[in-house]
Amino acid sequence: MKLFSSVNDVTDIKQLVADALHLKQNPYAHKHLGENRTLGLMFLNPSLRTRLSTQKAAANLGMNVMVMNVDKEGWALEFNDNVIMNGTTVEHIREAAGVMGQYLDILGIRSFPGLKDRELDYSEEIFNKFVEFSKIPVVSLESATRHPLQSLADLVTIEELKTRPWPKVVLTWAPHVKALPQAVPNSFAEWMCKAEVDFVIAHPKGYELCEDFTKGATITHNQEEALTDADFIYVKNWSAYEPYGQVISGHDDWMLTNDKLTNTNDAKVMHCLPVRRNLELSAEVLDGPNSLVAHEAGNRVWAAQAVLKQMLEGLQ
Ligand code: SN0
Repeated sequence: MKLFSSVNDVTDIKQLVADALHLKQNPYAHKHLGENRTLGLMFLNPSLRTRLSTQKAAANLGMNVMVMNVDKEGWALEFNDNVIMNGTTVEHIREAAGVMGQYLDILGIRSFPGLKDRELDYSEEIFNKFVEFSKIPVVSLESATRHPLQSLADLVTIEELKTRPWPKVVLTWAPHVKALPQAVPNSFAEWMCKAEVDFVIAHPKGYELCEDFTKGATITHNQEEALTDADFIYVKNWSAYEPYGQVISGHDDWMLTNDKLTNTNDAKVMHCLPVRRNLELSAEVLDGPNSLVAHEAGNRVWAAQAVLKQMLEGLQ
C-alpha cells in the first residue's frame, strides 16, 4: 500500500480488519519490520488519539517517529502556485513536502477543511499536494473529507464486539455549537457501506451528506425509528454540505440519552472523540455501561498498525 486516504485504497477490507485484530493479540509480532524506517506525523490541526495511537503503532513495528505540529512550529505554508510570496506565507508546499520526503519513509498528514469553499475542500488539494511533492507513501491522519484510520478502527470495533451477523449500525447526527467537518461521517459511511452491516444514517433535514459517501445506506430524518433494534449507535455532529459549512439552529433534542437506548438491541454507543458532554452526547450515556468510546479509541492503535505494516511491507 502506497497511499491510505480512503476505503478505496484498501484491496481487502476484511483482511485488513483481521490483521488489526491479530495485531491486538500480538502487538510485537513484527517488531523488526520498521527497523531503520522513519514515520513523520505532520499536523496542521490538533490531535490527541491520532497522534498517540499512530505513534504507538509505529513504535510496536520498531519505527522511528518524528511528530511536528506544522501549523504552530513550522513556517507558514503557501499552497498556491504562481504567487509572489511577499505576504505572510514563508515556505511553499513544493519545498516543504519535498524536504519531508527526504527525511521520511512514510508521511502522515492531518489537514482539516476550511468549510468555506466546498469545491476546494472536496478536491483534497492540500492532502494531494503532500502526496505529490513528498513522493513517498502517505497516510491520512484526517483530511478535508475523510478520516480513514478512524473508520478502520470503528469497523474493527464493530467486528470485534458484534453479537450477531449483519448488525444494525446507526450513524446519528448530534448537536454542536460549532461548524464541524463532514470528514468523520463521510468516512464512516463509506466504510460501513462496504461492510457486512445493516447501515442507517439519521439526521435532521438539511444535514444530508454528499451522496458519493452514502450510496447503499438507508437515510432517515426519524431518529427514533432509526435507533429501533440498533446494535451500534455512532454519534457525530457535522455541518451542512449544502449550504456548505452551515449550522442550522435547533435540533438540540437529537442528543443521545439513556431513554433513547430503550428500544435498541442494548446498543453499544460509539464516538470518535473529542466529544462535548451534554451537548453532543449525554454524560449518562458516556459514563454508562453501553459506551464504547474508550475501547474504540484503544483500537486506533491496531488500525494504524495494520496500515503501517502493509505500507512497510510495500517498501521492501
Ligand atoms: C474534528 C471533526 O472532524 O469533527 C476531529 C474529530 C476526530 N472534531 C473537532 O474539530 C471538534 C471541535 C470541537 O470544538 O468540539
